[in-house]
Amino acid sequence: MSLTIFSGIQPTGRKHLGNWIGAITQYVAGQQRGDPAIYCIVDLHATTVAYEPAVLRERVHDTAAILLAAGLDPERCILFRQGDVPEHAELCWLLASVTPLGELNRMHQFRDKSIAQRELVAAGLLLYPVLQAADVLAYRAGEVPVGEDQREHLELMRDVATRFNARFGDALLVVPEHRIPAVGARVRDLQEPERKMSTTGGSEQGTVYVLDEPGAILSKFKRAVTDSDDPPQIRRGEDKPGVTNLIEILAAVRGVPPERVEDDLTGARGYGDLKVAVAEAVVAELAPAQERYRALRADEGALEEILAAGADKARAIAARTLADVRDAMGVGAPR
Ligand code: AQP
Repeated sequence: MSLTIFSGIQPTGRKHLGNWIGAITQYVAGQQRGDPAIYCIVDLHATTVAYEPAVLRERVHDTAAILLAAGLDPERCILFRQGDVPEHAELCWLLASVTPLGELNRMHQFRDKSIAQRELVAAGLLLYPVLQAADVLAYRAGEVPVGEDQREHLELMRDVATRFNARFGDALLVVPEHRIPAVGARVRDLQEPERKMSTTGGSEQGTVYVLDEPGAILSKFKRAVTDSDDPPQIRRGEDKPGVTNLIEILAAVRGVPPERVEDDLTGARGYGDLKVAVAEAVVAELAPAQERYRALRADEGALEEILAAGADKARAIAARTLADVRDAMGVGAPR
């Protein structure tokens, strides 16, 4: 049976190492397996918090160029912009009829982000996970590659699909599975390793951006918060969030289990060796993508063409699901 993979990424802020390890590298791996693999730059989601329209357009191009530079190939996957496929917004509304308000209110992301809004807590922020459910369910995707922070939204999405099927027709929508990477699902802030690396909540020094210069990457890792164990112990543990983070980043980037990194560094002189090893591995991982990014980002016309062609393909799939959903719900003229 064919497996449809779907994931969305926000065109907000600058993409960081958490997005890279937790999501973008998973997307590239998925394009070999997905049939189809569908990746969406979710500009509608980005309007749920304060934003500037002209900057949003720029960020869509930045994000598209990063995804292509990372290895997404429009011949082997469908890459498109959410706002080009109106079926997402329509399905969001239709799914809202089977989404409990209480569950939306309980979502951690809603709670955290609504506190951060100074002027307006938009209703869109509350509906964010319903739109996310629409994104995935419109393509009847079986697998959703995401970082650990999206687990709660994925559970809600599964619940919405199950409720919809129970109410309107068995197996009409596919109940998707998440695919959270074994290592690197929660990359932490280098300065505050208790929290995840994040676009909105983190510190500049604690956040490694995909487009950071090698010197900046080295400096951020050298200043990473570790712990005061004496002698230093290069091992993972709940009591060692900073060191655990560095070990897991190195393991994810090298593509090896974290135990291997711990073994390899048993002879290290201290945390300095670990920090330099991670920084060098991250620079080596990102440098080729950074070079490709510069060439891709310079041609906005070509980026728009890729997004438009992707939207045509995406819309052909989503429209079929919407027709089934509208029919089952008794909405609009009968088929
Ligand atoms: N720290 C992280 N570790 C692993 N995966 C992560 N992701 C995000 N942070 C980490 C994963 O990246 C994908 C895209 O997330 P997004 O669309 O929410 O993009 P973003 O706004 O740039 O991500 P942030 O940093 O998570 O944003 P804020 O600060 O708004 O909360 C998702 O698959 C996510 O799991």
